[in-house]
Amino acid sequence: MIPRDPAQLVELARNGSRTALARLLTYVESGGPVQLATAALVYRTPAPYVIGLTGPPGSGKSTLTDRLITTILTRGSFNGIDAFDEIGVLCVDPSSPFTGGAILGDRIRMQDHATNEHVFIRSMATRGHLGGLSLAVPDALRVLGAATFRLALVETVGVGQMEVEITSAADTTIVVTNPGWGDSMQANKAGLLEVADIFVINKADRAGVRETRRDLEQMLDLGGAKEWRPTILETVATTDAGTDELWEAIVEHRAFVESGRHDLRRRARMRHELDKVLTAVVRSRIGDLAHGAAYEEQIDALLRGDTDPYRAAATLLAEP
Ligand SMILES: Nc1nc2c(ncn2[C@@H]2O[C@H](COP(=O)(O)OP(=O)(O)O)[C@@H](O)[C@H]2O)c(=O)[nH]1
Ligand SMILES: [Mg+2]
Repeated sequence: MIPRDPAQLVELARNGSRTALARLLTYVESGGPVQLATAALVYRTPAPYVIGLTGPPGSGKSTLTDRLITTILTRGSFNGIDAFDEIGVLCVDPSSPFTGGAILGDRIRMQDHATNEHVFIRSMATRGHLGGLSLAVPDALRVLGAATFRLALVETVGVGQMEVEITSAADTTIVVTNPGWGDSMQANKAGLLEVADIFVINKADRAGVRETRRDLEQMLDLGGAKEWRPTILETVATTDAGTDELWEAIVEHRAFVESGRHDLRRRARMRHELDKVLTAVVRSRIGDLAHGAAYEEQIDALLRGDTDPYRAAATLLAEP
């Protein structure tokens, strides 16, 4: 029997129980007291190194993730950086609250790994987490950390603000594009530029690679000088072409991250997460205040002309 107590579950997950790990991730998704208890338990454990992939549906993120998993597991130690023998994969689709078709496709594309004991694949959905997926994902990553995972891949479908936000929780963020990428990314080019550490032009077996690379280079030039200029790579995920180079680029970026120059980014990320949590908590408090007897009393008083909305709000906020 698997326990319900988060502390016991964390202990089991630390010792390798995937069932316990899965239950903790469900806790994280569902919000409420179990989520808070889980978050408090896993907060201090070292988080895994997180590689995020985002890009439009169909750009090849899952196929690339699948290739990367094989590369990482077979290459062993790399340039003196220790090998990863366990990989956690989170698949996130902010456009669908429940596991939809895209995720089913992901499962099929990654099925070789689904039965591999070194790989843990999980689709994330929000079932009530206060801050939605953008806060559930960082919590889930800490749970993976508590379960001793040192490397995680997060695949997020789409290129909107929400997806960018989720992906930017990663240490290395990969934006997956295709030749002729312009249209699908147009709306949020600036946002993607902001978060990308590596641009991958996947489906490089198709026409238009050179133009796409030129577009990207131009965009990067306009973006001005940065400490890290995003790497631009070409891959054909279906044939494995470019996967080794992608892993090398990740390792190179990781070295940059761990050189410490990255502290500011970590701080900005932490600040961002705390802001999101604060917003979520305050919004939830508003939800609590904006109904019930005391609230209706204030509405009555307002209708009678006995108070004004500001005083009414102050009165409600002052309630214990
Ligand atoms: N021609 C070509 N097709 C690819 C390539 N990479 C992926 N695909 C195909 O594109 C489709 C979508 O891939 P998928 O990995 O599910 O994309 P995702 O939605 O971004 O996860 C699948 O049919 C893949 O086989 C590539 O490099 N070249
Ligand atoms: Mg996918």
